Amino acid sequence: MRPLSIALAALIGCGDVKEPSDSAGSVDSTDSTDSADSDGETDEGADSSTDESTGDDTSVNHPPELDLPESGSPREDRPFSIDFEVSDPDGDFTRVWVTGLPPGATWDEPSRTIRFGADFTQGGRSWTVQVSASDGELTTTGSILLEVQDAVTPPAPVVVSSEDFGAWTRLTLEQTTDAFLDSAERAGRTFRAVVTVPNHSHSVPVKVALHGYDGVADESGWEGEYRINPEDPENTYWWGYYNPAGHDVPPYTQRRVLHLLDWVLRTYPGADPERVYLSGASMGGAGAATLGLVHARHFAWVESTIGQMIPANHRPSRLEQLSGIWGTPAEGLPADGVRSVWDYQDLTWVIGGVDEARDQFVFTKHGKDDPTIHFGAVVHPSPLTGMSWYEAAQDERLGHYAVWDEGGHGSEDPLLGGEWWHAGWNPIYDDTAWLRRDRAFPAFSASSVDDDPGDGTGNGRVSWSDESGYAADVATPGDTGWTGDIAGAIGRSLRWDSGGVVDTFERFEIPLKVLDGEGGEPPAAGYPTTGDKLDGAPPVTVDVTLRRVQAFRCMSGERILWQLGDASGTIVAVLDGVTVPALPLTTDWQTLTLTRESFP
Ligand SMILES: [Ca+2]
Ligand SMILES: [Ca+2]
Ligand SMILES: [Ca+2]
Repeated sequence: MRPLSIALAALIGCGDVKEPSDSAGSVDSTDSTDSADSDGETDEGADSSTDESTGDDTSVNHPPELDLPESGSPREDRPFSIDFEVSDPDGDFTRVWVTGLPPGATWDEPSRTIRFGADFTQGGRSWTVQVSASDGELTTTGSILLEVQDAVTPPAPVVVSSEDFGAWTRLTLEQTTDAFLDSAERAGRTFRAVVTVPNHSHSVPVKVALHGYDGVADESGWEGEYRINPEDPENTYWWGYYNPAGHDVPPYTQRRVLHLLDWVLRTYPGADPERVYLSGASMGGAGAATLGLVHARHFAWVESTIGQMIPANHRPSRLEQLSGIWGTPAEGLPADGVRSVWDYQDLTWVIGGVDEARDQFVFTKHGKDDPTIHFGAVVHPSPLTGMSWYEAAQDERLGHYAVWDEGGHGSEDPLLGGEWWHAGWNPIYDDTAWLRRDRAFPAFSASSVDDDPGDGTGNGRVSWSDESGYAADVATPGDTGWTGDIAGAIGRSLRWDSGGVVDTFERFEIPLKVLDGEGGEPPAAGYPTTGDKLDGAPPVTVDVTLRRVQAFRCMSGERILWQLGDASGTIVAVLDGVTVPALPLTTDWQTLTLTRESFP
């Protein structure tokens, strides 16, 4: 059939481009075609008329035909897939888009397959998946009902006490385990947890807080969010322990955390499943990052501080403790039947090896004079991947914002103080650059104002210690033994307007800028600025990768046009996303617009 200029027409801004109707089985002429008609001005595609009246009467176009199953029944903890046939009576190339998938499910357009590994908390829920097949002019839509069978049913947590603080209530719970939340011979134990609940029913975020080594559940509450505080009294590093029956190391502790989250989401309608975030420091930092990446489908954001990102790189005393729980790294007991428990928590591997992980946004903070989780946690290479956390996050174009300074294990940098890197940006609560599980966001990498964390070697001031690395005195500025900038950040000052996101099949828009706000000059030469003051001069060039895209999904190899202000270009989509390189961002909002170069 006739080639269309949908993408070009959209690029030059001729009216709204709407999604096709989502009513099941309907056929519509897409509004984008009308948009092209109404303008007629296209650049190099100008010869490809989209005006119906110029069509040859004998060449009537027919809509694509969808042969969809009405429903599917994935079972918890088992792989599931549905593929279906799409054809076009005219032989037109047909694109097929899918929206409304369950969290964690994927759509593989080339093979027209939906894949879904439902986890044990997703049973008993259903999703209506919308399917749209378009030949560029006519669109056929349909839907598939996915009803997940509830096959894994651990005992529900039980509230054992409740204290009312006026605006919120603190609940103490007991989690009794079964042979899924514990090994068979330990099943039936109870674990304590604390959940705080606002005394209102408005929809608010949910914070899952993981304590540090030998810690206990936090008991603070706030009416602005639900707070979930599980406990890991055996210091399994929020993972699990050796199971003699299977000769493996299942993630029992992770399961308990997810089970508690699921109970809160099912019990309290005000607990917003799209705004669940993880927070933790030290062991809790490692636990939050691991849970938030391996099970990214459940979390909108991860706040992970002073945590080891690569378990095999722990200091000797921690390796010894964890080897007693997981087996040694050399033994490599399996976590998931395939991979060693040590490798499965190696986050440099996870962000490449677990597909859903790359849709996460992770904040990290570490200290160069931290003697406990020394700075090697983020700059030393993984024995598995050869990459450090910072390198892997950049390389995989993960949504991440990393800061470091000369602080210790939670203690502040002596010159910069605490939280010097911003004036309070929290992407769950921010009015502009906010994160939700169901909204696209830009993952930034290769920013021109990124600082240098060093390469994990020493600068000669401190001799190496297997336990504390090159950490020096926290109270003394400038004496750290690690190479690189004493303090700095990766991905700082970069902002987007979540409310301005346009995410349709044909078009993607997101306003971007560099923040230069309230803050201070560097306290000494070689230090970063403080607060929201931009550390450098705009424009800031940065690579932008689209994450959590809902409708504007691209096929590997597909050519995409982008435009930002006067800059524009063409990029080729890769399997797991679209990256626009070296965008020049200024302190003014500019909208990044992406459209498809052609259809097909
Ligand atoms: Ca057709
Ligand atoms: Ca279940
Ligand atoms: Ca120091």
